[in-house]
Amino acid sequence: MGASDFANLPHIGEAYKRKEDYRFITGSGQYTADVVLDRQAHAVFVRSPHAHANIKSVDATAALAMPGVISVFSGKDIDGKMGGLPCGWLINNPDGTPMKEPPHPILAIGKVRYVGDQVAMVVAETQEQARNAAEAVQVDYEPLPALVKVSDAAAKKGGVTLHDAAPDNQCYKWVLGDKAAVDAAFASAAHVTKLDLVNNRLVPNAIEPRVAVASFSRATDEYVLYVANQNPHVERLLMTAFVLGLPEHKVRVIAPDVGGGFGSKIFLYAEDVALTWASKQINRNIKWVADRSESFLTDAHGRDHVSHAEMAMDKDGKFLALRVHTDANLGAYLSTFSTAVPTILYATLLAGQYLTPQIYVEVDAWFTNTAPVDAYRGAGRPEATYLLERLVTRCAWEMKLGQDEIRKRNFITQFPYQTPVALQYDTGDFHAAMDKAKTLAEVDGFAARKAESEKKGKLRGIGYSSYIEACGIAPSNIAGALGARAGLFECGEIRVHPTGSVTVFTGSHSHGQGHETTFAQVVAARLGIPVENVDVVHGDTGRVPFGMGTYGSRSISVGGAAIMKALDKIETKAKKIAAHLMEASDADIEFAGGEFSVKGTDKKIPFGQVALTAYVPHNYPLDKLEPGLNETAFYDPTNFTFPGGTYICEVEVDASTGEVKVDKFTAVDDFGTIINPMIVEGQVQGGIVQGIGQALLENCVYDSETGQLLTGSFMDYAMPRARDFPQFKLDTVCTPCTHNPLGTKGCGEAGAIGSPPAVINAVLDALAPLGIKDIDMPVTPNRVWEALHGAGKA
Ligand code: MCN
Repeated sequence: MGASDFANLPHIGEAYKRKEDYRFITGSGQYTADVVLDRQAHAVFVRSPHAHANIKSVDATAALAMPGVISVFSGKDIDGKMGGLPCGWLINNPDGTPMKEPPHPILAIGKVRYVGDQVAMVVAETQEQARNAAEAVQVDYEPLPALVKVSDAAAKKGGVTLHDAAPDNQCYKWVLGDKAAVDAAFASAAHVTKLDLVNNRLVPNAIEPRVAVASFSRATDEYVLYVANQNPHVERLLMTAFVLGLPEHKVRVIAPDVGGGFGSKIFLYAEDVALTWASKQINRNIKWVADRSESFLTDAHGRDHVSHAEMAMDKDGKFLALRVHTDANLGAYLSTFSTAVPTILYATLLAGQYLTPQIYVEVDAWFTNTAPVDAYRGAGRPEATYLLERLVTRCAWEMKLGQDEIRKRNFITQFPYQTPVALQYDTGDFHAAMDKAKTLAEVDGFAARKAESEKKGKLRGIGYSSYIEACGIAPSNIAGALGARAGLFECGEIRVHPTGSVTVFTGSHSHGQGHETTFAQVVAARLGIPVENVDVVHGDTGRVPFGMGTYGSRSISVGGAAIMKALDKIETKAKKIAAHLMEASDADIEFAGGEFSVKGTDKKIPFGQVALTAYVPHNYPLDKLEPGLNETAFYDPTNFTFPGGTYICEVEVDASTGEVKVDKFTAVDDFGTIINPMIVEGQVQGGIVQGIGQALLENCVYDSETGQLLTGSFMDYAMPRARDFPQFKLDTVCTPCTHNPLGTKGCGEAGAIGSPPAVINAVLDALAPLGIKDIDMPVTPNRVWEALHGAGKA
């Protein structure tokens, strides 16, 4: 079935209420912390209070003597018995040498490298006993100077070395594009606009902290790990193949209901491995629940880039070339996908929506004494969009053009479009999104609204951002060629039951995205059955054949496409059964609206009758067809999907306090065919809130000398709340993806990608009359006030 036929099926584009919400809003969700096993013990981790220190000794004698304590494990207990945590993406330096990949031990061996690094695991009968005993573990540290800021690492300040394998703390240098061509374009440019910017470090803060329960059965020699994770099969693969050296089928990973991930639960974390391994050592089931402080310290953080960007233009503001240098902070160790974020997921998006003939990017990635940095909603693409959209707005101002005009002058209009930074966009209509956004945002009335604000003594500004992102991650061949150590296809199984109801098994994982509803819509649409007759199973390596999980807004476009492929197989087989039942040839059977019919006749039978026949071998052609109606398919995308859109933000700034109020926010996105507009709207709203949170409030700050996390709780790390936002105005345009069978493009990250530059451009537009040209995220009242003060206006 083609994507355009699919888009016209019933159930597609309908705003079904989420099937899963009943259990969530009635408190019946089953999260990992709800799992209570027989003989369950509790683990607590002893963590480093130092950013950088040698471990001279770990003495657990006192802890072991405390009530309820079962065991204490430290680095020496695991040394040589298992591998370290693997990095899933290998990046090469320009000379072809591989990146530095220092060991990432499950429990620290010899040294700690960030505050929160796990040193020992205490297991006791109760969590309280484990917590008390953890405090009694004596660790003798020899503190070392810490390297904290990525700019200090890049400047090679302080003579600190984190890992012997990377003496100057550099993990890799990565370049993309034609430097000579870019330099030549700059030499001939009429105007060059330059910008330095910082993309602030963020803490993911899912509502449910990380949690795991591990069990080992002596009877079957099998492990089961319940874990709050976005991709249980990948967790199992990495843990068995790279760390524990176990046969994969001996470990079952179950990620039940998961209370948000936003990228931070994609990764294999040390705690999951330690628990699994220890469950066999002590023959006990073990649970660990992170507290919020541990989450702040040890969940992989996001962003943390320092960049310099330059755009060369002709006299009309047409882009000739873009040159970018970025220093990326990877933290103390390589997290699972960390190396891909500032490279493949960042630099390849720097063409944005624009026809910039030449682009050259250099990325230097550094180790520092901070928590590992990895994918966080958008993963590289927010960083690219922020840099480019800030730069484009500055270009507009320097060229005396409107923010909309400079974008429109440079928009790509012909598709497919091969960018100079590797990606090929298949489709899009950037002008349509811009025009719709301008109408919805009522930009014509901006001048009047600005005048009204000025009457109240307030400043008002408007900011634009036109983003594009690559999602549906990822074509395995492209990912493999770019360093991925595994293919990024997806698997789907359709099991049609004798009554005609269906269970879908998908390798995608839903942790808030509503797959149980949208995937059911897809299957119901194809088979012509009610959505209620389709159940979706995910998150269990024991039930789902295989899967690569959820990240990079890939689930509907890759996981959904695998389901479509399995449905193709179901349809082919079901037609044969229908042909048998109606005594026709297979080639004459048509299937539509849940009915099989014989071409040119009025003979028809419903889907349910075919399903039943598949399981009732009475008069069934067993010599030609196997019983059952159950098919599995793997789908590997041929390209990324490229959602894009234009966001327009209007802010009011109180010059006396520095407070920024987002007064209007408009987003027009292109997600291709939309399965469920209500779910998509929710995804966009959530993303925008996260993006505005980064722009206005959120900032992960370490003390630059000691490496202590200064924003380690919600008292110091400001999360956005409903009252911080106006009602968003949302709309879409639609250019269906040309290469997946649904025509969908991912929507899960768009809001977080497009919104930060729209906000900051608006703030700078408001502050421009005061001569303020630059400000970094987050634009807290204090930061704005300081800018105003510096400008002598407060
Ligand atoms: N959808 C649709 N039509 C489209 C595109 C998507 O109806 N054209 C639907 C999908 O069927 C799915 C939802 O929208 O129900 C999101 O789909 P998709 O864009 O494929 O993204 P994923 O399901 O792969 O989700 C991943 C994405 C990412 S990468 C992050 S980070 C993120 C996000 O989703 N984390 C989230 N949204 C989140 N939402 C919640 N509540 N919690 C998180 O942790």
